[in-house]
This record gives sequence, structure tokens and C-alpha cells, in this order.
Amino acid sequence: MISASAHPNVALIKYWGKSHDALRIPATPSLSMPLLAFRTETSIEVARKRDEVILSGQEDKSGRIANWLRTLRGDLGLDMPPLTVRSSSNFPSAAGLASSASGFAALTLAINALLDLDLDMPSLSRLARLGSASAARSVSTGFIALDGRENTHTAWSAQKVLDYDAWPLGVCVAICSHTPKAVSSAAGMNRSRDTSPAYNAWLTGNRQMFERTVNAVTARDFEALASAARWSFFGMLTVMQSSVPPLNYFNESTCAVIQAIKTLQDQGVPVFFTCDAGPHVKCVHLPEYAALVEARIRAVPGVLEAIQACP
Ligand code: 2P0
Repeated sequence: MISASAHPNVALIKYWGKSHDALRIPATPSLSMPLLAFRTETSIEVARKRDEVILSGQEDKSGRIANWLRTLRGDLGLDMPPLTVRSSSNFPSAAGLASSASGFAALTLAINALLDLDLDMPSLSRLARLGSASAARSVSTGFIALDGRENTHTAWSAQKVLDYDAWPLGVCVAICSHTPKAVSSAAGMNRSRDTSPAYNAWLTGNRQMFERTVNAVTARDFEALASAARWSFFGMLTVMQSSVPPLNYFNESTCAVIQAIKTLQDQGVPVFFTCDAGPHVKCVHLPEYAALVEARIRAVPGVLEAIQACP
């Protein structure tokens, strides 16, 4: 039996929209940092007859991982026996905390070890990306960019921009619901691509912000990072809200946390927020403000938990 683990990540520059559905090629580059307190542990062993996937003790009925394993064997020609996969996470899944990212990344790392593939990070990230595009950013930790210039499988891989330890920013996550989301990210982003009048402007603007953000991370410039992350979040939100029918992943607590973070910003605290396809709010701050940010989030009505996800 081989085991591997991976952390989910939070995108500071967002991926929202695909340019190729089957290959899960993003329409926008993205840049993330890891959520180190959250972890998915995956073990694999050779099965007798067919793949078996157990997620948090339950057989996976969605077939998503089994389909991905078939793609690896079929389209990519990986010589891989049937596998029994067991995976569990220490955080809520399917509620916008990127469980598919850490799940596919951990499984990719386990397969790499089982088959002695010795793949480098770009190659690992491409395999994980075929399962879930954000998983490409979870095969390693640090500030990770997922980018590609051509619309091909090999062009789109992840690269590390900076080690996390070189800029150990804090991230406090406000857990605002335990209910799984009603519209999956994949369905939501396809709806946005097909119906939102803001979609094309989003693609152009997000690429410009991505390039600025790579520079901001390299220079460890918090203000520049906050500014680009704000643009990317509100750009994605505009696209979600102008989709037909509109996509809404937030609840009242989400909005209350955002208001609390704005108040902290008005008081000069170096913190910014970002959200994904779910109600939780990720609040990124300079490390010395961890206790203050956590206390403010904890005090917001409706917040179920405030978790320091980094460092
Ligand atoms: C991101 N999200 O960059 C963006 C921001 C949600 C909002 O990646 O269809 O689960 O499996 O590639 O990666 C969530 O989408 O979607 C996501 P698929 P995924 O983190």
C-alpha cells in the first residue's frame, strides 16, 4: 500500500472557465497559495479485478475518479493495474474548500510513487489537472502558478513562483456553511462561459492581473498582491452574477465576514479577502495579524468556525 497527502489551495488569481472541457484546460491562468492546515490523505493498493474508490469511508458513486483513472490508462497510455483508492480529508468536501484539488493531487502523488514514475512537478500537475484543474496547483506547496499559452494538454502545467516559507502569509478561513454547493464548479463555469456578457472581458483582465501577481509575489509586495486578488475576485463575481441564471455561492455570513474585513482594512490592517465557488471566506494577512483577524472573524454572527489555515 502507498499513501500520499496534499493540501487544498486558495486561488488569489482565479480560474473560472475552461477552453477545453475534456482536457480541463483553463481559459485563464491562476495563482494560488496552500491551505496548510487542511489535508487530504489518500492510500492506494493494487485491486484484484476493478478500480474501487472509497471517499471518507463511502463508495464513490459519482464515478469521477474512476473516469480519470480510465483516462490515464487510455488516452495517456499509463500501464496501471486496477486500484483500490481510499481517501479522506480533515475539512468539509463539496462546499467550496477545494477538496477535489487536494484529492486529485494526493492521488496523483500516490500513483507516481506506486508506479515509480519519478515525474517532475509540471508532469504531475498535468495529470492532476485532468482530474480537476485546481488540483494542478496542489501537487506541491508554495505560491503556485497554473498557466499555458496554447490550448493543449502539454502546454498547461503548474510552476512554483515562490516557496511558502519565503513569504509565510497567514490565511484565516471563515467557515460559513456545511451544506454542499448546489451547482458544481464545472457546471457553474460552463454556464458563465456560455451566458455571461462579462466573460470575454474577464479572460483578458485576469491574464493581465496574473502577470502582475507573479511579480507581486516574487517581490513579496502585499499591497500589490491584495490589489490584484481583489480585481480577480470581483471579476469572477461579476461573471458569476451576470450568468443566466445567476450563480450565487454566498450566504448572509459570507457578506458579514467581507464587511468585517473591510472594517479591518479601514483601520489599516494588512488583510484582504477572497472567496471561491462556496460560502467560505479566505482572509489573507501578514503573519503578525493572525490573532486579530481570527478574533474579528469569530465574532461575526453565523460564522461556524474560524480556522487558521496557514502557517
Ligand atoms: C480556483 N475554483 O481557481 C477557482 C476559483 C473555484 C473558484 O478551481 O472543473 O474544482 O474540476 O476543473 O478546479 C474550482 O474548480 O473545477 C476552482 P474543475 P475545480 O480555485
